[in-house]
Amino acid sequence: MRIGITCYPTYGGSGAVATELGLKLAERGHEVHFVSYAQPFRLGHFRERVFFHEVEMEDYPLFEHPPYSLALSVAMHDTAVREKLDLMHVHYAIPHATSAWVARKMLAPERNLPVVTTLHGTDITLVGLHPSFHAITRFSILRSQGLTAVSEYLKEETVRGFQVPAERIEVIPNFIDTDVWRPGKEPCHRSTLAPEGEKIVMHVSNFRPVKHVEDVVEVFERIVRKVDARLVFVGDGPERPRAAERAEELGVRPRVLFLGKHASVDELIACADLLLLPSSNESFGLAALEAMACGAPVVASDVGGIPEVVTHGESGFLFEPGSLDEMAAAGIELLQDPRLKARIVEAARTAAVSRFGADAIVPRYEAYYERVIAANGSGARIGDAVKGIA
Ligand code: GMT
Repeated sequence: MRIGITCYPTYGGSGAVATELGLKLAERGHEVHFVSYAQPFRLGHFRERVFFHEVEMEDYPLFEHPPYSLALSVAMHDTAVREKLDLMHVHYAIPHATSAWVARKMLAPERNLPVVTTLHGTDITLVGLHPSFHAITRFSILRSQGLTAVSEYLKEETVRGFQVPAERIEVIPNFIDTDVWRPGKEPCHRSTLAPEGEKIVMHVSNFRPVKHVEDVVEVFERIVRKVDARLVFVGDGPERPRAAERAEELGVRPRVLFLGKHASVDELIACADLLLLPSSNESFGLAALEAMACGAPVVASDVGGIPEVVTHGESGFLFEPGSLDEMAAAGIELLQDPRLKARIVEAARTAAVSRFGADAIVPRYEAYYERVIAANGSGARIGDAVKGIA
């Protein structure tokens, strides 16, 4: 197949998954064309059958807010024509599903390009619910020929918040390359992150309010009362100053390291003795899966799609959001009890490989694409009772 992929190219789970999917599809013989305003951050080296098409935007003084979604539609349209795409797969509904719908309309009737939209999280649970986006989000996702969600939780939220028939949504969980995300990575940066004997507690995110980075600091402060440890923050975003301020207030700032954004998170997460993810919501929690694959035990919020990834007491520990004492207690136990850690880490790695490894998930996307293309050929959408709606 010749597949177009659009995602946010900057740091974020949806872009990471979209990029990894494209690379894996290319490895399996498909031709993959990324269409975005910048090269996706995990695209890295040259790979056979992988192409990147940058969305070109003309700046003009009249545009206080340049219309990216229109330029994206044109880039999708042009790429589809030039590269003879069989399918366009967009990640994160806003504005990608809308741009893809416009591109499809521009292509018709000569080309009947099916669009698959993968819903990732706040496109449904937050941004898409805002009155300024709700109607267009609903319109665009309903018009995608295929619709996937990264968890059962997100599927239910889409049905509830957007009145999308459940049968229209296929749940295909996120995945990772478990050969890349694995314990014992080399180079290992452990000695540069913390002195010998100090445990490494880590948090990886985009530091948005939903991540509750100040709770990471709160939990860490409780942990260091009992365990010699260092907190390593990976990533960046609006709440970073708040985390630093809270660390200062709690007197743990000298034990907190802010590394900023990094492309090779696998090299860092494999050094962690504990990963904290106390989010108030999370449709999946890719960072938790990455930690599970790398041998870092996870303590996270029991919220959204996280329990579909982490099984409490088996492959990690989950608590109500804001349960800082419980999170700290579990963290301390994991840092102090090597047998408990070994049991959790082994179960987590097994789950990561068997349920969320690329070999388990990528063929599901391929099969889904084939179904979408076949249904589209006869004017239908997956799970749609009504045929022929443009
Ligand atoms: O939805 C977002 O705010 C951003 C998005 C991203 O690009 O990282 O995160 C969502 O998608 C990830 C990949 O599918 C999931 O792992 C995250 O849980 C999800 N974020 C939220 O639901 C808050």
